[in-house]
Amino acid sequence: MTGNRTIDPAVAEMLQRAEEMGISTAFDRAEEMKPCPIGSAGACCKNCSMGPCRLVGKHDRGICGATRETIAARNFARMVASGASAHSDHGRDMALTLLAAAEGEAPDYEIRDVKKLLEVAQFLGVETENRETMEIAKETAEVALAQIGQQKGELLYLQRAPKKRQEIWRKAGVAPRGIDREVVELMHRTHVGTDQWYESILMAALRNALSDGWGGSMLATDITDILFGSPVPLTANVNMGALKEDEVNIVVHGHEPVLSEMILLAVRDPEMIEYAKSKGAKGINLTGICCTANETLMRQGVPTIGNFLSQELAMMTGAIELMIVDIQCIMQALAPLADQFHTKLVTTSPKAHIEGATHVEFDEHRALEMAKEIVKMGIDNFPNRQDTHIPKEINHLVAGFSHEYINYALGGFYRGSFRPLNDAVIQGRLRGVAGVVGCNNPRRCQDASHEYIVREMIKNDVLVAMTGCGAIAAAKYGLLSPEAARYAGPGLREICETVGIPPVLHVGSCVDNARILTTLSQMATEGGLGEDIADLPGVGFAPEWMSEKAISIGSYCAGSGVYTIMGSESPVANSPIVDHFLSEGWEERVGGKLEFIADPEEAVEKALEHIDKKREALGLEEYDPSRFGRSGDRRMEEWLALLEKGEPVSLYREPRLK
Ligand code: CUV
Ligand code: SF4
Repeated sequence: MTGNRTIDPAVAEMLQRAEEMGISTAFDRAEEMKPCPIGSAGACCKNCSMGPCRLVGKHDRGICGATRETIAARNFARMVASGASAHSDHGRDMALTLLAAAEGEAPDYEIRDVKKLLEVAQFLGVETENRETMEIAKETAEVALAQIGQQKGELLYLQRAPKKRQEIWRKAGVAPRGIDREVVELMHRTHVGTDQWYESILMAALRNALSDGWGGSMLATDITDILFGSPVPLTANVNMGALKEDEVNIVVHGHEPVLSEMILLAVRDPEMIEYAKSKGAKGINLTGICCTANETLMRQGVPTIGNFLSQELAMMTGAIELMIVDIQCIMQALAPLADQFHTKLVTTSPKAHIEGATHVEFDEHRALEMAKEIVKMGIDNFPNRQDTHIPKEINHLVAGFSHEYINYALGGFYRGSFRPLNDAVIQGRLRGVAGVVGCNNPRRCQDASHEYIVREMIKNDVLVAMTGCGAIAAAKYGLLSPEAARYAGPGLREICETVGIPPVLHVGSCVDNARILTTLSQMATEGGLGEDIADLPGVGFAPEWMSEKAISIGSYCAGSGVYTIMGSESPVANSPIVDHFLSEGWEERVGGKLEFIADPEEAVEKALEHIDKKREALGLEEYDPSRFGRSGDRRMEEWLALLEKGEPVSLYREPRLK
């Protein structure tokens, strides 16, 4: 039974194979284990051993007296703390790698984007005049680490936000002081007997989430760009058809690019390729899953074979010699699954071990050498390959839209700016902008909500930016290619054709949602669209979210002024008051709101309504697609038709008077 499990033909094909082989996947387990109704509504507290207390039925207080509101808010807050710490700890590791590289302790790493280093250094107050690159890099890494550990004051990156936004944060008391501090404080507040007012808990959660978006994640993105280069558009392949029948298939999976960049160097090494040939393979094929894939895709064009729910099924192709995992979103189910195939599962992070997997702890001091050792394990495994079943499914995409590139693409080298984007929104050529991000979740049909929402957005002339598993989803259905402009409304289509971009921009991994914050800030300060992110006709979606990181992302988007829609039932449904506070309560205080809407059609409706409301508040013309669509390729076709008929052709259109 694959009917309502996925819309990805490759996954459907592999689910069939799983069934034939009698192997259980997350899809099956999700059917066998229904979600616990008490936990899913935020009604269960196990924060102390007087409980666990379940606030259902006639119980409206825990043993300690905690209310439904307090318990729902605490559960939500702890999701934020976990999610924010995952992103920020990732940011810390990037800073530590930069530091090691600058101190000469990680000789295989270099500064690939010196321009970005200088920009970030200046932003962080590091002196750049007459200094060696590595000296600047060292101090930049130190300031980044100090931001993570900062105890007082405000994070420096808050200054990237529009002035008005910074004021809103200060007034609401949610300007984060340091990154670690906000996480620790939130864990403290939610300990038994501490913060017991839902409002205060949820505002602290917001501050913690903001320390992720405007702190940990933003640092992770910037430092990754410095070390491995800021992305520029490139073409690549997506889906399981990118696995090769006659080559050693190596898959990187997880979230950090530090090792995978080295693996990439290793698989390109002629000696390694020769070695692979000596084992009977034609070569070495590197591909990825989840956000490690997004990182290597954005910068190097490494093909992506799937998103979160594809991980087990990719392994069942029997064609993967080696799966190298780092951190986050790696299913433990991969270890027993690898035993049923010849695949070698290698864990590499000191923070992420999996029982039954081979652990080769990554050491950045000898990064490339280690990468080669790991790749060799894959090559040595090639002769063990047995039956394979690789779905043919493959699609093309363009990825690599850093905010720097979006700026350049629209304005050109000489007047790189967000002016053209803002003008397009002002004229109504673009109705608005949307971010569609986040995971897969086997409780929902894989990719279906992503695909539906993205198609609806672009059809309505809303330019879409995507990250994470959502971006991979959209790529699988061809929505990240310039040809997808044909699915766009007339105004958006014209822009895509003129600038040569897809209507859906892949801006990176989950930490790269920080790029969306930066882009929105620049739009808000460019002029003509108000003076704050909350003024923009924009929305955010996480239609198939499952991770705690997604809750942190949703919260910091709301905290930045964005109307953010998460595609599930509310995890705080046991307290309508708390549910309402995440929406209206936050909107009143910080201008953005978080809502849980399981039905994608309703989500789209509400999003467009919100966009139009913001347009109206800005005094912009009403969105009217009939005014556009006669330039670009369409105009050319009209001219050609007229020329064929021998009719006169005017290059100029009637001026539109309103
Ligand atoms: Ni975070 S988007 S499953 S891997 S968090 Fe992981 Fe990037 Fe969701 Fe996908
Ligand atoms: Fe129960 Fe209160 Fe302990 Fe939670 S903190 S388990 S509500 S007694």
